[in-house]
Formats: sequence, C-alpha cells, structure tokens
Amino acid sequence: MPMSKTIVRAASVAAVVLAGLIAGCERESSTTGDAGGGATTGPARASGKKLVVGFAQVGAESAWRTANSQSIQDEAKKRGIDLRFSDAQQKQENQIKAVRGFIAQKVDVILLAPIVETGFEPVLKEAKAAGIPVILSDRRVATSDDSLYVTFIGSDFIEEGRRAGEWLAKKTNGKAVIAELQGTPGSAPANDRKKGFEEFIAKHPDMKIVLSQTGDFTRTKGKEVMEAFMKSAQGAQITALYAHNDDMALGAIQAIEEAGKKPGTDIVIVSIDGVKGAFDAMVAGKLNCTVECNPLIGPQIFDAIEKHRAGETLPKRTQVVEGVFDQSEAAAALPTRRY
Ligand code: GYE
Repeated sequence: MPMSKTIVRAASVAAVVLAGLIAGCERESSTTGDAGGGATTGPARASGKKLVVGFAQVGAESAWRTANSQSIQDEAKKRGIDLRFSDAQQKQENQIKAVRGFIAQKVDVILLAPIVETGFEPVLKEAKAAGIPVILSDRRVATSDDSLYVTFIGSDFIEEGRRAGEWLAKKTNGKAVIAELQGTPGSAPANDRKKGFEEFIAKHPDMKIVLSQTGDFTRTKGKEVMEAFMKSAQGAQITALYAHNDDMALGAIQAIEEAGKKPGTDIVIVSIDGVKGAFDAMVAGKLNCTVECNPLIGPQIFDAIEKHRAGETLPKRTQVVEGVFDQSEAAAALPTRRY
C-alpha cells in the first residue's frame, strides 16, 4: 500500500551553484542580495540597511545538505539579506569558531545547524550575552535553557525513524535481519532516527538489528561500512538495510552489488531524505523506500527571522511536514522532486 503524502514544499529552487565556497579549514562566503533593487522586500530593505545573518552550516556531506544550503542562500538573496555562510566540514570545533566569528562581526542574527546535540551551550551563552539572537536550523541542541535560541526549525527525526520501521515491518511481514547505517554520532538525526526505528520494531520480535555502525551521513562511508558488514560473520544473513540517510544507502547499494547480491531484492533497503538519487535508485529497483525529510526550509527560516525582528514571539519549535515514498510511486514522483 503506497502511503505517500507530500505536504510542505517550502522553497523555490534555482539552479545556483554553491557560490563562493573556498577550500580551507573553515569556508566562509558572503551571499549578498542584488543591491540594485528589484523585488526584494522585508525589514532589511525597509530600513535601508541590509540585515546581516551569519549561517554556521554543518558541511556538504550529503545531497540533502547541498539542497538545504542552496535553499537558504537562494532565499537570503531573494530578500536582500547579507548571508555570511560558513561550512564547518562536519567538525564541531569549526562550527563553534564560526559562531564566535559571527559574534565578533556583530551580525544581526546567527543561524546555526548544530552538528551534534551537546557542547554548544557556552557559545550560545556568548551570543546571548552579545545580544545576538540565534535560530536553530535543521538539528536541535540538547539544552535545558531554551532562552538560548529563538526557535528551532526542523523535521521530526523520531517520526522519520518510526516511518522507516513501519514501512519495513509491512514490507517484510515483521521478519527481518537488519543492518543499520547510522548518521553522524551524537547528531540529533542519528540519535532520533535510531530511537524511532527501534521503538517501532520492538513490537516485532522477528525484526532484529544485527549490525549497526556509523557511516557519517556520507556515500563513501556508507559504502565502506556496508562492505565490512557484507564480509562479517552475520553478512550472509542480512535481509534488510536501514540507512539514516539516502547517501549512505546509495553507497551501500554499490557495496552490495560488489559482494554479488541484488540490492532491493536480496536485501530490502529503506532510507531517509527523499533526494533525487534515491528516486533514481528506486526506479532502477535497487532501493525500496525513502522517508522524506525536506531540506527546503530557507523561506520558513527567513520568515521566522523577520517575524522575530518585528517583535513577534515565535513557538520554540517549527516543524516541517513530510511523507513516505516507496518503489511503486517513484517513477510518478521523480519529475516533481526538487532536491
Ligand atoms: O538527513 C542527512 C544530512 O540533519 C536532517 O543531515 C539532516 C541530515 C540529513 O547529512 O542527509
């Protein structure tokens, strides 16, 4: 039974390359809107001074992340906002440095997509002391002090994990020997996608995770870890793979083929994100299901920033709504996919 439901399709996607990214330990670039006028509106324009937003992004580890950076950069440009973009290359210390840099630059707002849940409190306190509001994008931080950020805009990762478990239980009639590729250790999506999935399959005694390791949300590591899984003692018994994102599943598909097995048939594969590459793999019969996680949250983020600056109180949590797509729906949905 197909269960697809597509709800929030937030942003417009323009085919702009990740502009101005320069190689280095921390990469920073400034995406300024077209100062020549045009259709840009909002408080930044109205006051005659551009709003400056410092964006401490996770990295460029996945197709999801690329689409997310693009959505935020496009939206900033559209609204005439001076976006200072920093790519932390999946390293928390780079990200903390970037936030400190934004505080020193006295930006108007800091946008943070925290790589992991813990360890950000000190720098968030520094931002608060400097009077700079922080918006959390995509991933949350673990803190008991919710005065350290204005709002958190992102997906419900526990629900995504549950949906993956629910789909797999239906597909396998509750019988599966599962290998799991986890996301970045300590990150909210890795923690929650594991939790939601495990909670769901706990109701099914014949569904067991026998192998579980991190692939750091990248295709390369997903492939590497799956290769090791296939060679391990339990490798021959695996009937299903749960990957915390599509990129790792796509890497694992290669490893499964190289081990002489048929991905999507010998091993049923479910992953999360809903990137185009996953839809292509479903159409090719190599991936069975992807649970959607929408990265196109640029418009929601800047709406929140503008509301906050206009003095509105925002809810602490703004959720993105998503669906589930399986192979039977992939070909029809593919042309509409925007990331
Ligand atoms: O699923 C993964 C990316 O935080 C939701 O990070 C995001 C995750 C996404 O690397 O592909």
